[in-house]
Amino acid sequence: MATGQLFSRTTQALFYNYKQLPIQRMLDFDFLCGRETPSVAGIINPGAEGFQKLFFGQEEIAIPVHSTIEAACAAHPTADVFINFASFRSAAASSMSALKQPTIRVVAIIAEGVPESDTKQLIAYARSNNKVVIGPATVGGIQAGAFKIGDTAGTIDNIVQCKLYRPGSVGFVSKSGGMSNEMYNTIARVTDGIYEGIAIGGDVFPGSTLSDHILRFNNIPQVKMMVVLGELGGRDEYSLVEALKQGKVNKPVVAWVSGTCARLFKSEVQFGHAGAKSGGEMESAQAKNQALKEAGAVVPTSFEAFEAAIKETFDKLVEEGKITPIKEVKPPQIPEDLNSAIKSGKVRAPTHIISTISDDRGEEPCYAGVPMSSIVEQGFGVGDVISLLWFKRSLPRYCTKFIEICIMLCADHGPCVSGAHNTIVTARAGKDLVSSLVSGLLTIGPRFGGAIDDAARYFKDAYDRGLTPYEFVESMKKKGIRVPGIGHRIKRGDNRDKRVELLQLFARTNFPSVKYMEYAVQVETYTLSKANNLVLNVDGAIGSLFLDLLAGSGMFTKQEIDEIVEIGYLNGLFVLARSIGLIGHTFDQKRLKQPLYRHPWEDVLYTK
Ligand code: Q5B
Repeated sequence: MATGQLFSRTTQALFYNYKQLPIQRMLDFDFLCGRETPSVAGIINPGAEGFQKLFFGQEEIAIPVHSTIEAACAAHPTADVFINFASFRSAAASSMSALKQPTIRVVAIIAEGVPESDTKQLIAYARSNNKVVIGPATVGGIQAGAFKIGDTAGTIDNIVQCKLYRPGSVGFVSKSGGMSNEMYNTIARVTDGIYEGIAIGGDVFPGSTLSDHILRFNNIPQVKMMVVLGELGGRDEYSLVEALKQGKVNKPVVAWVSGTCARLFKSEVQFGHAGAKSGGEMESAQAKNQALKEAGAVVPTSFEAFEAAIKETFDKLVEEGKITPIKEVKPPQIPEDLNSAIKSGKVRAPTHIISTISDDRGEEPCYAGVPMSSIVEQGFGVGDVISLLWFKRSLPRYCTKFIEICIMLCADHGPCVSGAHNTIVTARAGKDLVSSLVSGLLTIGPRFGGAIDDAARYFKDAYDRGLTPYEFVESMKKKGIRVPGIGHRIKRGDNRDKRVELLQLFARTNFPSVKYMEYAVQVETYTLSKANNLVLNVDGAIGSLFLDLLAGSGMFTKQEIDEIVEIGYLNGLFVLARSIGLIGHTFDQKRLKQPLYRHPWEDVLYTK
């Protein structure tokens, strides 16, 4: 790199703190400039490692993420710029760590509000180690057509308008980052554009000064003239005055110090930047403008005349043959992000998921159109929530109460049933809650707990076809199918299942009709005549009663009822309910610190 050059088309940076937008803007700028390598070599995200996917033109690239500055520098020894997006609290410490890395040459500190004592230490360390600090409180800087720091120069549209995708002949330095964007535009209008632009930041103690950069620009052959935008407050501009007076700058400098309006205020005024306050006379914009003028800079009479002064200086250099007009190139088009293109209505894209039961996009989530706050304010219970999310409607209270009773009654049936047994064995094998729960849930099926849907299907079909219980049971026997919802391992004709009795009592008291349940009871009467264990079980009771709920509530069409039975919603009640018990069994085993389960040999018939 030539003396004075901070960056080139191959400069690579390490980016501290993952910030997707500024990194993507840097990569978009790279693409615009036709760089071959991305300007961000790695990201440092304290505590995290891996890769971040970003776009380099149309291609997606994976940029390595490192958890420490040391690791990033070791992995990317040629990345010599450190772009620090840390907060003002941690910017100083991370910047100092970066400066201490032998591979890092330039550190840009974006944060505002870094303690001045910390900045002074950074400056001292950087100067004695021949390193450059840009900032704090800066947007950064740019070498046109080569390298850009973070958000410098704003959007891609602005960068294209300001022709920053290719180098011009003007070196620009300012205190303000916001104003530098403005000036890139002005300079692009009246000259062949920026070669390099730096915003040193608005703090009282900037890491590098206006004159540091002007002296640097003076050594860069491609820079033919310099533009400086200072501001009131501080004495930074006077070091430039000194450099001009001492003849250290031999290229034209057009300068303006903003803040001349400060005199209109009666008392001292603090402008946007920490360093921009009207102090003594020497720090006023007027005094600094005067001093710069006397030292040989081109200083206009007002900010409005700044553009004309820049133009005049540039035109003179062209006339003198010191600047040859640049051949314009058309930058490539940056592919637009899908999200922004959709937002602006330029493209449409098919969705991959369709959902009708809930929506979390608004101010508050809605279940089937009912906002959360209404659910709470109206005192809805879990039955109402199930009614909204499963059936997409608000069912009458007796229906949702029935659902809640099903959930409560089926929540558990002791440790000996299939599901609880599996859960207990799994928990005792040291597995976590979800694994223990799921191993129990996986036993739910046609024999255990998952006979509700089939019970509803077969009872409905038999009842709707007008089969007598005898015809129904015998036809099932002929087909070799056990009647779903009938039979139990421990319940008997003389030891009825209390749950079934409670459900029947509730339905008889609250449902307008219980025709399907009565049919199931008749089926039970017949099966009990065959064997004492062939009772109507809890699955059969829920299956038949849910048919009554669907038909009797008047809230479902015949087609909807058929669909619910066909799809098989009702096992969901058992799955949901029994999850409560299975979770309880998991906690119980863990609380009791039960050891690994091993089934006893005595309980196994070993045979050939
Ligand atoms: N036989 C439940 O059988 C069980 C018959 C039948 C005609 C029937 C059985 C069955 C249908 C599925 C069902 C839900 C496997 C049950 C639940 C949740 C639970 C569990 C808990 C909880 C029990 C003896 C004789 C044989 C069979 C005949 C049996 N069932 N005939 N239709 N449905 N039911 N499941 O006692 O002539 O000797 O060959 O599959 O509704 O899971 O608490 O434990 O909350 O956790 O093992 O309540 O009924 O009887 O197999 O020895 O059969 O009866 O054909 O006749 P068992 P088996 P035969 S509620």
